[in-house]
Amino acid sequence: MDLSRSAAWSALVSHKHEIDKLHMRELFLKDDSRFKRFSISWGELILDYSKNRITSQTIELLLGLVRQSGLEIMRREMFDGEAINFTEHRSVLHTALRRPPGYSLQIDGLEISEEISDVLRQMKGCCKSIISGKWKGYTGKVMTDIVNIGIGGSDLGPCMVTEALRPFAHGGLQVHFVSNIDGTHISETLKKLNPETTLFIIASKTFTTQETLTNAMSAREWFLTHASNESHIAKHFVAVSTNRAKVVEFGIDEANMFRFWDWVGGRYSLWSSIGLSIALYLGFDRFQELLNGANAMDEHFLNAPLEGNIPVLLAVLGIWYNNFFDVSSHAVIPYDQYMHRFPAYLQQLDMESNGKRVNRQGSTVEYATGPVIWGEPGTNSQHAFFQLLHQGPNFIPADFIVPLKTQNPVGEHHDILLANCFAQTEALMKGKDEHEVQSELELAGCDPSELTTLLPHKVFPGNRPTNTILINELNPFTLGSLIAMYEHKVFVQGIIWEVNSFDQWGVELGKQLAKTIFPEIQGSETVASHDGSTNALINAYREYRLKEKIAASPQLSFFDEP
Ligand code: G6Q
Repeated sequence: MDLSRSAAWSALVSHKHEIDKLHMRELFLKDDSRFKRFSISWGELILDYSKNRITSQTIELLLGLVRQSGLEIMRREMFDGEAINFTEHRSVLHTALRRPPGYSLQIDGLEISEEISDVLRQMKGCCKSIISGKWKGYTGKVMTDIVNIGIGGSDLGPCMVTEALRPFAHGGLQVHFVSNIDGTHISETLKKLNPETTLFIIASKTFTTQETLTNAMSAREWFLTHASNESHIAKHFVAVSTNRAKVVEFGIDEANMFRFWDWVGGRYSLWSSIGLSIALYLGFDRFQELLNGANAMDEHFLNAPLEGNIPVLLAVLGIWYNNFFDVSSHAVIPYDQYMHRFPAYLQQLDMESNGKRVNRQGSTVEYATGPVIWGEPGTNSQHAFFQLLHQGPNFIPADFIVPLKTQNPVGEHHDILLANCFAQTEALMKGKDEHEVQSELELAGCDPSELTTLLPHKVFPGNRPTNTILINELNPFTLGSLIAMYEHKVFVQGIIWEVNSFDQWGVELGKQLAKTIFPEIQGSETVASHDGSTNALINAYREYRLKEKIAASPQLSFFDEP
């Protein structure tokens, strides 16, 4: 039976009519214990979900969706290595990457806890050698810069984590990320670097991704124009991949390859050797703390009862708005400048995992499967898009993520930052009604006709939901927990929506078509094999290329083939 026809779903549809009549402002006024009832304190993290359009009954009904979904079974299957990614016939075991060693789990005949420990040892050795300066470049100098070349899951996680944890870096290495095929990305990065002291990490699970391999080849050419001798590549290029043959074919020494496994999905891979750039930048021990933080959240997710389970609650609150209020976006606002890449990271985690239109049985679903995730750090975002959050026609739920401790205690900055954060969630919840606006304008001496004009523009409806996630300090452990919290939120939602959260076929079609268009752009024929729009766009670019060629070599005429 389709989820949207289930009894639990229908109960929520009816309940929504009751909730429509309530304003959170009233709910807070009537109930002193609302924060206590709708918040969870876990380790160094507090989740305050009291500013949501919920009552205790809402949570009970939402948990009904979880109970009917078979979450407990699917969760166990994921942790135990069942091939729950059934469209790719793969287990989903990013949780094993952060589990303390000593357990036993066999996948494809391999004891994976041993496999994981081996790779962690190799990463640790590499960190030690590079950070201590034992690893020397081709002119005998120590490494000063690391460049991670990867894209999607092989970029977003490490890039976000190294930015977020910059205060925890040991300081001996700078880290850079090149992902975009746009030549600007690698060119601008290489401009800053010295080939004698730069180590490239080519991070690609498949080692076939066009962008990564093209960027890697350009990095290799740049390096060789300086180093001249191919034998020097071994000192400056390492690979992180599941594809040994392709790594060797590229010319990277097998000893410099860090493996991982096809049971680690790209967007869940920062915990694997894809995290090498993190470990090098922060030091291996810090990387281990990141893993420990994630493992602590795994334990919570596995063991906490549903009503006290942070990822479960975040998941059902998301579903409440997405499916029952037809809200199609969700904002993530970190009040921490170091977390500026966090929304971008979450976009992939959430939208690539659950942006699916068929359920596990292959039937088209009759409900939304996930919002658009977006956001920017506060307070910048307050001066950009918060207008729409406060007074746009529909509401957009938001997560506010706030470290209590600043890494940069400058004057009153942090107090002002947090005052702004708390003021925003209060304003979104309470709003300002006509009566309040009127009194305010009268007090300011506004004349009656001006007051009538201004009044509707100054009303804030309020009743706009937010979650606030307070953490004592943004450090490797708490960041690990935070990321794992969102991973599990997305997992729970995928289970309720009955989609496979672990494949990403939607990324394929564009890639295939680009492979067709690429030779057409470089070919000598006017392109006519696509639709009118695509033909015209390709030909406009072809003409531009031809004009550039003519300008560069005037003996060619416009009618010569390029
Ligand atoms: C993530 C996706 C995707 C992937 C990139 C890079 O879950 O699978 O973002 O990570 O396409 O793939 P490679 O690591 O194979 O280069």
